[in-house]
Amino acid sequence: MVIREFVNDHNRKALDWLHHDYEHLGKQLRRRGVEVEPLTERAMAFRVAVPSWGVGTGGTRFARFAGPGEPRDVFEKVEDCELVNQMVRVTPGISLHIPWDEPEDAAELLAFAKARGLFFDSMNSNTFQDQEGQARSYKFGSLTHTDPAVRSQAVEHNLHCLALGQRLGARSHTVWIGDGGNFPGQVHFRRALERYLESLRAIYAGLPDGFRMFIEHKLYEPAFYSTVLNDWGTSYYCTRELGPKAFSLVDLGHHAPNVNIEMIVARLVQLGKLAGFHFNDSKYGDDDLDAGSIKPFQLFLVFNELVDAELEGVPGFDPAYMLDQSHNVTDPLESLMTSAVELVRAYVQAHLVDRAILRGAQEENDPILALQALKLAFTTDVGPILAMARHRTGGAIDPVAAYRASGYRRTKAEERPAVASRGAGIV
Ligand code: LRH
Ligand code: MN
Repeated sequence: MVIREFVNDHNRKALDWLHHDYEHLGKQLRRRGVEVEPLTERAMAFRVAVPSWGVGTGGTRFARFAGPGEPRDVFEKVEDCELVNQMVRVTPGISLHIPWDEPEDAAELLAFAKARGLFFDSMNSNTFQDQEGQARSYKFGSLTHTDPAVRSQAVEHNLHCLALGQRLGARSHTVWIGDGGNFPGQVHFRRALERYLESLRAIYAGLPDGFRMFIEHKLYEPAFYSTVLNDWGTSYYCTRELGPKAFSLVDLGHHAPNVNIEMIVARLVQLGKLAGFHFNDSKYGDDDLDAGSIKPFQLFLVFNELVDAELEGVPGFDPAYMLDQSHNVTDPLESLMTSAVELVRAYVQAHLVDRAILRGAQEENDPILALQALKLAFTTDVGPILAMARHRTGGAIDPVAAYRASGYRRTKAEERPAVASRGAGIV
């Protein structure tokens, strides 16, 4: 099955209205003194990595409803990532999770990805589950466990991920741990943080040349009373303690409801410690829903801070963009395509903000004018720019429609008879 033919076929029918809408938007923007072409080039250059664990159906502690044609190993996950990138053209990077994606032969996996125009982005370690035959359990923590033998087991796992990441051409390593307590008194807050830093220093010392280390804070879950790395402030303190190659990763779902995440982003940019993002959306907890599906204005405001820093040329500003979602009721590939499109939308809209007007309003303490400057950008339908960017880079004008027309899922269902998934990594 040559997806390219389906995409071309599909695009041919849509091209006329696309050109019409694109020219119309161009005229509208020109009235605002904005040229459409540079925005389309920015949309074409945007990049976000997809999570290997996001191409299979996710689940909750209550149930997992596997769909047809689930990927059964890392190679089939890479195939599905290729499909997503063929449709939206902004997702050539894949973020792997170890041991869920542990390859027998790293060189074979790297060649398999390269042959599909893909590369491996940030590696993710896993010391929040016990693996078959594991010597010591992570039930009471990993990098912060009171038993030094458990801590060094967890450090060894992270050093293994670093070595594997280097062989796979990755450039960063993400550490998220669930360590914490469920009851008051269970964990000594200060000693646990000291143990965390001691373990991170051992991992940091093993960073291959050119690697960056990302630490990911989270308010709660799986610990439900205290989490060792619970917020951005503690994360920032740790990255400062570790050194210049350590940065704080912001997972949008890891904050209490209504926390001003765009302000946390501005802080970490200003402090030179923003690693990047795990983009997703949520209504209540760490729901890992599709990016931009619940709070699209918040996503826009996050990109407004990022574009402000990008245009200002903030030194060292090089955030890594990744999706981190769990697709429980949708076709995961449709969710990943749609989420990638929503990120490009927020990014292009953020480039539509008239920063001279915004700055003037801020300096003159004119809140209405400032908000209007943001809302004008957020309420601009940049759909034609996004579709034109996909079309010009060989992608689908309407990714989900082209995907459904391709019958990819049906074909995979025939090719991949449902078996108990091996290392699919259900979050
Ligand atoms: C923790 C998290 C982390 C991953 C896991 C899959 O909630 O966001 O980034 O390791 O999800
Ligand atoms: Mn995450």
